[in-house]
Amino acid sequence: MDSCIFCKIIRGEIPSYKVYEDELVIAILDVNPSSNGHTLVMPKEHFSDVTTTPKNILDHCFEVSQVIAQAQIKQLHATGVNIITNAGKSAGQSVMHFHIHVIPRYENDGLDISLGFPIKKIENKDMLLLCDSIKKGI
Ligand code: DGP
Repeated sequence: MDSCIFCKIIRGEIPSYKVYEDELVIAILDVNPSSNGHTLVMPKEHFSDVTTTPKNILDHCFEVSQVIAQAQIKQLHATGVNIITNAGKSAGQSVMHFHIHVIPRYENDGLDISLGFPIKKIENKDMLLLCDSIKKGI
């Protein structure tokens, strides 16, 4: 993907703070960090988001995310970690190259404790419909 900013980083055309690299994956510090050590884990091959990434690559990205999270706890003394991935513009994805945010959390770090997701009240009958609908797609 010629125009993809993360592909450019992977090719070394744009500088980054590289935390980890292997044959399939790189991990870099986010240019707009939410906390100290906020890291992005991504496959070297271009896939648009979590829903289109092959399972073996997805598994490896999450394994690497776990290792990064453990390092953030050990080295940065994080007391928690949010591991999230946004898929699609409506979910807040701004770079359309699959990546996982590994966001170390600290006591009183000023971030919303649940990253700002509000709670929506849904009636039982609608919960049943939603549950059935998702089950049909599996
Ligand atoms: P998302 O909104 O989930 O697509 O997250 C994209 C993240 O990528 C966002 O937190 C900022 C980060 N980002 C965008 N451009 C660059 C860049 O050129 N370098 C680095 N290191 N991070 C970037």
